[in-house]
Amino acid sequence: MNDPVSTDRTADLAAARNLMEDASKLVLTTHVQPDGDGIGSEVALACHLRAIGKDVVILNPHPTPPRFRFLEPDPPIVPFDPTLAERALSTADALVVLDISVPDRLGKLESYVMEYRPKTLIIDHHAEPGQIDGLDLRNVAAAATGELVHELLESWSVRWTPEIATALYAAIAYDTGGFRFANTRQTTHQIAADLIARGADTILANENLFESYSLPRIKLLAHVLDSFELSANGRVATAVVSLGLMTEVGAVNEDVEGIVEVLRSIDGVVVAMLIKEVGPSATKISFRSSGPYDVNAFASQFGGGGHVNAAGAFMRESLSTVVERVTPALRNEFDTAARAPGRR
Ligand SMILES: [Mn+2]
Repeated sequence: MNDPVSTDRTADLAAARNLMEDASKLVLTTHVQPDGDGIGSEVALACHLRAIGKDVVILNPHPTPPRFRFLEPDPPIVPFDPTLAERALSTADALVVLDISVPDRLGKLESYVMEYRPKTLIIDHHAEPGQIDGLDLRNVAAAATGELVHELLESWSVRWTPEIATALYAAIAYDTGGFRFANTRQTTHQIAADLIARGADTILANENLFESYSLPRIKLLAHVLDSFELSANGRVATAVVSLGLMTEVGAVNEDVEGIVEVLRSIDGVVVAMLIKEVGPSATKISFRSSGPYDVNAFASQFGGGGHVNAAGAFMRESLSTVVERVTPALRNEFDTAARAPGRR
């Protein structure tokens, strides 16, 4: 909001508005395993586009997780289905891709997008430009895609509604962990204040995003808190979640989200790792760290990546193989690192 707006940016925003205004049928989408930022951003944009008479389908690679269902617009978000994807993308005048830039993050939608190649607008804050063809409204300084949709709507003399404001507030609150993560900047708070002035229901958003958990998730958390291991003099915390445990407590993938952050929050822990079995030879690892401890670099040794303090890796190996390979490596890496943090 208070960032200096370059003439290039003004031109890009105008081009983005023109692309959407010229279309009568639009498809909006976000990444696989859609999150609060992707969903909040597409819902806000869809509300405005529908208000100005556009035919809009929000078509996502996966269904909306229960935690984000309070954002469902009317008509609701459509989860992937081959017939619906074919129909939507073969007839769309324009596609808006939110919160991603890498084609394979479109999941099952990727092949339809590649086949029909509708005019595409990308609105994203990740640093991976140019991989999906189209007009690119990117800003890597933004804490959330929701900030960029706010900027776009501001430039469009939109008729703000509480529904639009709540969706964007939720998008930004989600990606900043409730305005706590290091990506939160002054502009982030200014945008949030503006959204509150425009009727954002902050209680609805915050309760759904941060104060509401499924019973299976709580049972999963109880198990992890009962079984995690501390090493490197209490600086490294690791835990394992098997498919058997997931089934036993009735948990689904999104129930695991955030549990690694609980381990990282233990006093003295600088690096936390959660290893999750996905299949017989498919295992997912999540890393969180604080300060200078770089889990991105560590994750890259195993084909993964992310940011300095939050990273992940996916390995085509069994749970036990991954535990045997990665756990000692993590201990060695960060036992040494924790003794000399300035040198990383
Ligand atoms: Mn995001």
